[in-house]
Amino acid sequence: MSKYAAFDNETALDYIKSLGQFFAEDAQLSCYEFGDGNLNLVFRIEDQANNSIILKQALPYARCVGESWPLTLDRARIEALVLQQHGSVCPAHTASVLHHDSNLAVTILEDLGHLAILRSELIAGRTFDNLGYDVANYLATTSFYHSDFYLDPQEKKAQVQTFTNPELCAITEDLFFDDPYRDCERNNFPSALTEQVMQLRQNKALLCVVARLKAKFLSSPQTLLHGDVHTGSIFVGAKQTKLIDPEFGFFGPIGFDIGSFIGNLLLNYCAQNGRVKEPPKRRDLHSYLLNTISTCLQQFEQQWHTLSQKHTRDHALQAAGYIDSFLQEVLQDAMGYCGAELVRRTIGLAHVADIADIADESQRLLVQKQTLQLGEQLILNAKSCRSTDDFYQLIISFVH
Ligand code: SR1
Ligand code: MG
Repeated sequence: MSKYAAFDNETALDYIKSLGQFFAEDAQLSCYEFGDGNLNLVFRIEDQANNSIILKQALPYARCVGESWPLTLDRARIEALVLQQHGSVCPAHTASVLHHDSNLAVTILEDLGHLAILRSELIAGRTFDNLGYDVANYLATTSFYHSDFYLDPQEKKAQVQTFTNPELCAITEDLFFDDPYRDCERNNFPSALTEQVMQLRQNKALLCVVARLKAKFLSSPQTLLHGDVHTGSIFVGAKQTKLIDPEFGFFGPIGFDIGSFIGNLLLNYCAQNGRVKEPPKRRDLHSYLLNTISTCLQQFEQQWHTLSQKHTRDHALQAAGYIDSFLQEVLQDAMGYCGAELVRRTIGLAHVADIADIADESQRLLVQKQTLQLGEQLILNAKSCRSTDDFYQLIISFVH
């Protein structure tokens, strides 16, 4: 049994060679580490003919904070398994796992280096026509096939156990639902935002909805979530969209992933106000982001309708009209989680480069005020929406 040790470039190469299955025996291999996420090591290993693979290894602590924040290595097992499960129902939009070793917390993945990380592309003002449609298909397909509509109840309960992910869930429980709404040293916001933050924390109606969203996150094992669908977890190209990094995966409320995704598009929308000076260019980016959100909401709902009509195996859940009320609640949850994502990325620990990298401090502050207010309004008004069009109108009413 292999014993855990964190790799460097040399030991990562030795490990790949010892597997003997990815490159020719006499290949000239090179290796470098380029992980820039919050948690893990990521190496690219390449031969002289440009064949390459990615080796991802979990560290026993959160990389962005250091050894003072220990973190389970089991997240590597969860991540590899979620990719495999999601890949089995939606291979077009899921990164492929080529090999996994739980003891070493190592996963070998296909190299998606021909694509780019969505967050950097959106920051640079580049757009992708299929994005909303592709992400909706990924989220609808993976959530339907891991829900009670499709899975046998015994199998579902076994999977809920397999994907129990308490440490990573605790991070979300703290950072997403608790910290922004209390005084906590992990929070991070400029002092000029203090008054707005204090008002948010005193808004009882808002705190009550946040409590409902957290309660649902804690105890609604509706489907196998990706668990961290921000724009840094998506590779894009002109013709391809691939999801990576589901180490926060667990069985939770279906609305969480789609809400996180739309929240990240809205963070970019607001950031463009502080980034792009030319009004026509800014308008184009804004209308692209809103169209992508609209497509995503509609396609997600339509795909769920199609899949549930054709493939629901549970008898009672086939009752006429049930799917409509079920999906309405999923979308209400999604809008609430979307608002909570905007709030926590503005005043909590983990920010987004879309906003954090705006050089002009006063422009950055204006954007932060907007994301905080938009997040608050989406949380407060999510429950009043009854259709995807209502959700779209709600977003538009607060961004214009
Ligand atoms: C300490 S981890 C901070 C954030 O990074 C991850 O990608 C998750 O979004 C988490 O909340
Ligand atoms: Mg990640």
